Amino acid sequence: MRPSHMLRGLFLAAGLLLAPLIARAEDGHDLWLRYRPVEAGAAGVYRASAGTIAPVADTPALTVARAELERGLAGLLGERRDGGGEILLGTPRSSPRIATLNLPLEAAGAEGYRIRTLIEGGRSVTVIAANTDVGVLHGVYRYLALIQTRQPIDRLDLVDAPKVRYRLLNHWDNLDRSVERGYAGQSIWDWWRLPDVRDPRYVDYARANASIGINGAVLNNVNAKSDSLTAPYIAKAAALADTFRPYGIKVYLSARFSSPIEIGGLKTADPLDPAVRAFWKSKADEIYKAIPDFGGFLVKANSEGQPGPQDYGRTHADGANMLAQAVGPHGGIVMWRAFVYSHEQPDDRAKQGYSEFKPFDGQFAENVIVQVKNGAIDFQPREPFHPLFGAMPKTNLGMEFQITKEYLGFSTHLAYLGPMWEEVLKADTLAAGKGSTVAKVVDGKLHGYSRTLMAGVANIGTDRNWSGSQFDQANWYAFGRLAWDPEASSEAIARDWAAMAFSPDKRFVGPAVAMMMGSREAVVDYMTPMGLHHLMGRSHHYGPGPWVAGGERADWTSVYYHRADKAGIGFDRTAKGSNAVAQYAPPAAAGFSDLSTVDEKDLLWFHHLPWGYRTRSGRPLWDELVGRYSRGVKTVGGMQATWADLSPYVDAERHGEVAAYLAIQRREAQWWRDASIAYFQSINGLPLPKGEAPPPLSLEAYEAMQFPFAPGI
Ligand code: BDP
Repeated sequence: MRPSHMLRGLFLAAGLLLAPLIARAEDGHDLWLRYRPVEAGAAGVYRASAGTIAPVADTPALTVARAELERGLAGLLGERRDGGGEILLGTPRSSPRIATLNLPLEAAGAEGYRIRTLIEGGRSVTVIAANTDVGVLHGVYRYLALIQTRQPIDRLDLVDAPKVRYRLLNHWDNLDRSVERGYAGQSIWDWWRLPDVRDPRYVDYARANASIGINGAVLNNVNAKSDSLTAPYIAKAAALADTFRPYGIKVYLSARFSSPIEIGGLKTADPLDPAVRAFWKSKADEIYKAIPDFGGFLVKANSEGQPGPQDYGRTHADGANMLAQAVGPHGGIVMWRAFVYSHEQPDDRAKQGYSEFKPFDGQFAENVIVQVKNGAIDFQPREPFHPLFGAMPKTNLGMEFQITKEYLGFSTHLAYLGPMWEEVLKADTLAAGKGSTVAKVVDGKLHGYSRTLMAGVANIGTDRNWSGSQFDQANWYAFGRLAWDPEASSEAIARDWAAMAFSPDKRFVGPAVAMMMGSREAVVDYMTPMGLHHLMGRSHHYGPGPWVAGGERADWTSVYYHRADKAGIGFDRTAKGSNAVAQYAPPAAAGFSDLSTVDEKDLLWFHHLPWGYRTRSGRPLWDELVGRYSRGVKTVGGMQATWADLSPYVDAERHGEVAAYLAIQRREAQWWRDASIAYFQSINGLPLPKGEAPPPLSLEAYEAMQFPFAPGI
């Protein structure tokens, strides 16, 4: 061997050995679509079936599908893949070859796909077929994901279709590019330069969403400005719609209910006023002229100071149906939010959404979907499922999750939300017997809804990594996957994501997924254990604030929710208290009311109990609470250790970033524990259980902390 060859050989061998150690620098911008080369050992097998791509019809969606497949395969397997296999994509309509195959495609529906390996003349042909072009695109992403996660692809026969029709991101993005509750930089929508300048990022946004099946985006904040509905902004939204269209993604807008006054020159926004109805009808016509496939409106009305039909003595149904009539002829929908709580009612806030909507079951138009947050209060680290699920058999109900972590440590804490959403979706409402899960309400099976929806409040911004942290990308990803299939396993989803976003190496995926799966419970432990809720700092919602009291409204304080005094703690929502339990189906209500059956994770959500109450561990409630606060902090310490061990599998840049964030989380978890314990101890005067360290600062010191520049307000 010539010396130069020997040297090269040596370098190659060293490179192979060190491969995991010298992973190239990355910043997370590529999300789970990194398409990094498959290890040399495995690549050959993949190349044998993923060979050439047969020509496809040149429709917009098939063109991007083909381009994505080429890009993915080139990255994963290289430009030259001459193993002999062929990939054929298309619909029976666009491809005569696919038409003659007569593949059963009913189960693929309008957005799903079938992937099947055929042997033609001794040659492997992988067919990615669908009824629609966008179904093919979804199939392409699935096929690439199989390689990215190192599944076999040589004998495929799988069919998949979404179980929920509207799978939407809700952007709480303002027109000045600030993002309400956004922790990932500014809004990616550059409204000022639109429609002339179309940031290439819009395409990557669409690719990422299409890869997980998200098919719509509400572009602007639910706390909406009517400017969004003026001609210049409609043109800007139309530019985004044009960009997203090939990816099967529609645009929607949040509509401010008082727009007829603000931009229509009317004196009223009364939904029964003919001039108001005419305004909305012509506004809808104007929008559909610019955006023929416009999705529809999302509305926050009579909630937290937003205008709404009740301002005119009308009902939510009156308001929603008026808008539904305006967009209906164009095929649009109205998503009417159930996140309302009255300014007058002194009643338990947890009861108010149900109280305001339940009486109108059956009165909403067919193209209205009432959009309900997962729990009855407000996106807390843990809430029991919202009592409206299962209680509205004659009204399309959709789920609203919050992907951005307003209440779970912003973007610096690592909290994988998959298990939280799975917990809610798997919860049994018992509304129509056992197995009446929230997932079955949301996918429409339980009540036969005509339209189904899952919406997620986006965590996307201008940060290079899109979501503010590497691991928050997993929440965007998991949301899409659960919207596609609300019965999917959050652990399986985490495995796919970890493999694609970091490394498919089992030695990475196992520990990383274990860390992710425990992360949300850790947050619950160090922030709001055992059913406690709404204990965060006032208005910015950063950090602990169990002492928050007084001010504008009682139900914006912490003391309203924890009700701690010398004798005990917790919100009594049983028949002896606010009786919020009565809003659940009787067997569910009975389960929550009875101390012997209620899950301890929800204990203080439903019950007010003495500090000495004996918990299932045998410890008194106070000791158990303190123990859980500490356990949360300890879990974060464990996450730090796990992450340190995973450095061989992760590029230095992302590894360092995650480690730095975990250090913040560890410090803030400790702060939550210490401040909470200092406060509750000041109320109950009890000693700490043995072995528990006292908070290092005085309660006054915790209370005095100010955060005027916390993000997201
Ligand atoms: C709360 C947020 C607030 C939102 C509101 C909503 O703090 O910024 O406007 O939800 O969902 O959790 O409308």
